Amino acid sequence: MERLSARTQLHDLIESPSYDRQALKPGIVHIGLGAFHRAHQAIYTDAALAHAFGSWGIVGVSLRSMEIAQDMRAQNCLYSVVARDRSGDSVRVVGSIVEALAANEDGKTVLARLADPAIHIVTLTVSEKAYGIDPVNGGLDHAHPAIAHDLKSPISPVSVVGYLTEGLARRRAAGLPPFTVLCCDNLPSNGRIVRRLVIEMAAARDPALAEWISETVSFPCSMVDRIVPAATAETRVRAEKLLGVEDRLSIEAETFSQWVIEDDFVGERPAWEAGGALFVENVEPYEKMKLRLLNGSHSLIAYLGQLQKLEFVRDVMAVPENVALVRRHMQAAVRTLDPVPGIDLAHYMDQLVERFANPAIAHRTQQIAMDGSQKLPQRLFQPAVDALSGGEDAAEFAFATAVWIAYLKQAETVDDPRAKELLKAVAEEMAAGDETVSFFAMPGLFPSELQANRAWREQVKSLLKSLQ
Ligand code: CS2
Repeated sequence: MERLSARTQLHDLIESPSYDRQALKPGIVHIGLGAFHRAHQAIYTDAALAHAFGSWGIVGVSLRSMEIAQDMRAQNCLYSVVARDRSGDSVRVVGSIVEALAANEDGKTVLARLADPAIHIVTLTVSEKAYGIDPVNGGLDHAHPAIAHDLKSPISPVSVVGYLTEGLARRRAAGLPPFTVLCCDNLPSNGRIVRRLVIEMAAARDPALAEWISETVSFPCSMVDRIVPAATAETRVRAEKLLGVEDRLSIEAETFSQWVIEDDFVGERPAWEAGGALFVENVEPYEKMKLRLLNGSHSLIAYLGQLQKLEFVRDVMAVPENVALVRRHMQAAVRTLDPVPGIDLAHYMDQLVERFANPAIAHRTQQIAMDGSQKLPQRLFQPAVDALSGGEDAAEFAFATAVWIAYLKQAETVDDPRAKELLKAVAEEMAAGDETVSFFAMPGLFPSELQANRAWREQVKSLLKSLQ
């Protein structure tokens, strides 16, 4: 079977790059070449290029997977995204990626691109745990293996923060302007977090570099949203049918997509608004809305699904009792939010229920259940603190927390960087009965307000008992 490439003659009905790819020069480095990036930022850039052509090709960097980079190269960096909902499928071939690199194979070229004056923006989707954030103080986690490596060997980095720091160091040494760092991971005030980590990493090697970064580099915050499950064998079969050629990089996604970006760039940027991106002064209200309503409910759904042995999010949402629980959770979460400019929150929540129930999207509950220790503080625990300080009992957040603990207790394997600690704390709590607070006392997991709130902890425990 022929493989998708620049030579492929695509059917006229397939949406594909309308701009001259041969003439496209790189302007962005993206780190984290997974499904989400390919179905999100790369598409916004594709739309921006079609609208106003410029040097905004993406150099895609995979930190760990050589396979993705190889597959990309074999297809001239072309791949398809199949948008799926109840009304059917629509396929689009994306052309905005111009080069694919695997950092663990060719770190030198990655650093050369980061230091290239043609690059104006570095975007990131590496997942929460890859940043190496110390859960207690929010700074660099010196125990994170990649961070520890880069603090010792800053000129041959392996972590995302290390790459950014060395890239910026090279630009400064060459007298070049910096790039903008645009974080697109589901962390609260994501730009501020990455800024702090990069400055800390820089300060450890050269305080003057840290100062230059803090004075000249911008780290806008952004809120990203699109449900993009990991690709499966079926994804490829479907793509092949739609395209008439093999595409090993095809992915499926829902039709919905949103990107809200803090308008704070050190240099130029692509016309991402052509793809529907919204540039705002303050991303926080959007990001809280998304983390608490979408991601918080998503985690609840994932753990309910794991407890009920339901494979996909849509299966969980096919059970009316579960939908009622999700709606109750959203009602509690929405009370912790301030109004969000231009958004009708009641409509947003209805839309979320529809999106989660999308029968055409096979999103594994197991995938979302991963990395709870990295996700739940912003999705459940901080909203619980806000609810309590607003005079509520935060029972819905206690319930979701209990569902998570119940999942930890019965899961065969827990995929989480703190799995060992979590499982130990859960086991100790079981052994010691009701009095212990070891689970809640895990450093940097629950905010101090929740640790100190005996009534809330008791609520979690009694809900846990009733679940069992
Ligand atoms: C999900 C997110 O895996 C997860 O934790 O909640 O990846 C979610 O699908 C996206 O944030 C949607 O934009």
